Amino acid sequence: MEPPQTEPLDVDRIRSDFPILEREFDGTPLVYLDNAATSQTPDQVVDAIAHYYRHYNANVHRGLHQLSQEASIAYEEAHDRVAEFIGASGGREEVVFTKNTTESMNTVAYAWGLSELGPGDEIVLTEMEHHAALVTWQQIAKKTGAEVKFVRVDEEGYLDMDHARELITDDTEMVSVVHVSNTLGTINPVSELADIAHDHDSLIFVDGAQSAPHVSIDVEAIDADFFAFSGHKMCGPTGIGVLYGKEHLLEEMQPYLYGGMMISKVTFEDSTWHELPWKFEAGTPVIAQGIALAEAIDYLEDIGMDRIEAHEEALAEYAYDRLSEFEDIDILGPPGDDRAGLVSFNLDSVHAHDVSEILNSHGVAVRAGDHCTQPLHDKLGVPASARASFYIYNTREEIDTMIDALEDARELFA
Ligand code: 7TS
Repeated sequence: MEPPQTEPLDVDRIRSDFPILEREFDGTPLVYLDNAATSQTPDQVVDAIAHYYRHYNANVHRGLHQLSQEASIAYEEAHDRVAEFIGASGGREEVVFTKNTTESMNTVAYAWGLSELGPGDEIVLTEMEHHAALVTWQQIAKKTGAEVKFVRVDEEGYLDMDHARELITDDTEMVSVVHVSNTLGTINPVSELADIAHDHDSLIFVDGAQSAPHVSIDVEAIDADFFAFSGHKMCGPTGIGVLYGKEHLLEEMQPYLYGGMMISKVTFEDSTWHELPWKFEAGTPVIAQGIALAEAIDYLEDIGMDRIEAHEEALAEYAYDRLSEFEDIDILGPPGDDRAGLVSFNLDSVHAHDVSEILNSHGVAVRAGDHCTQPLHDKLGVPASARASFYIYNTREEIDTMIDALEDARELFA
């Protein structure tokens, strides 16, 4: 896929917003290439959190006092900002704040799945799902008697779309698919999958944890019924996730967390629910985190999502090409010019954990392990892989540093 033609990023200026990137370990500068796990947080977002706690920290929806009103408005408007960011025309009613992508997934699995699924129903996932989707739907299937099926991943790391068309039938009630694989870097054709799902009256849940931080998202163009992502992977704080749902679906769904804030009227006998999205936000919500997420979105959009996408895809292609110089390397997933901004790999002679340890001694932070895709690694016949994942502040020089460190690893284990 051709990345959009855009102006290059001013990486030096961007890096100045992230003091953590100046860290050195015994004189060795940090090279942070673990952005798929969590991204770093710019000063603007840290300042938004500090400003909230310093100036208008209060609980929301409850008090009528000035601080509570200020906090409530900022918190509610953060929902509008997120809706705008992902193209949800229904506004805040379609945006539920959760703790992370995992909780967004569980919210739908419990609130929709437990009551809608039963024996004879099928949930279609893909072999490249993150455990957040895989384990959640697997366990909901066990509770409800529904069956889980998996769309095959082919040898190049793409979804086998013929298999998807075979598996998605009138028995399918939910298709849950990762937009961008956190292990393979594959960009999945989610809008085509949405069409197939809808042709069979199935819903589709798109896991956007690795797409929303990096590319422009339009949930309505995708025609996703549900879409989820995490703040901490997109310059936001930890402890905030988003669940987008089409308004009529969220309207029909019962909440699965009960308590304060999510109710309208309560008697000793029964209760009714608050309007959307508050019906799904029980208890004191993620106030500071939600406000800071809106700030992170401002930060990313000021840079420009198209430019971010182009920058990262160019870095991924460069990393792919440089890694390909090693003869004894196995790179997981699609070719370098058709992937998102991450590359997972294995050197024949060195275990992924040793790779990451040696890289760490060169200041280079990558992730090693199964990246919460154990069944996919089993299928690929490897216990683990090392993964470099890029963001707005990364450079080609940092990739060169990683390559030099890998040379070292190979010599050590030769
Ligand atoms: N879905 C995908 C595709 C992910 O990559 C992750 C996190 C999640 C869901 C869960 O996100 P969370 O915020 O709820 O934890 N992925 C990774 C990773 O690749 N390394 O660390 C976390």
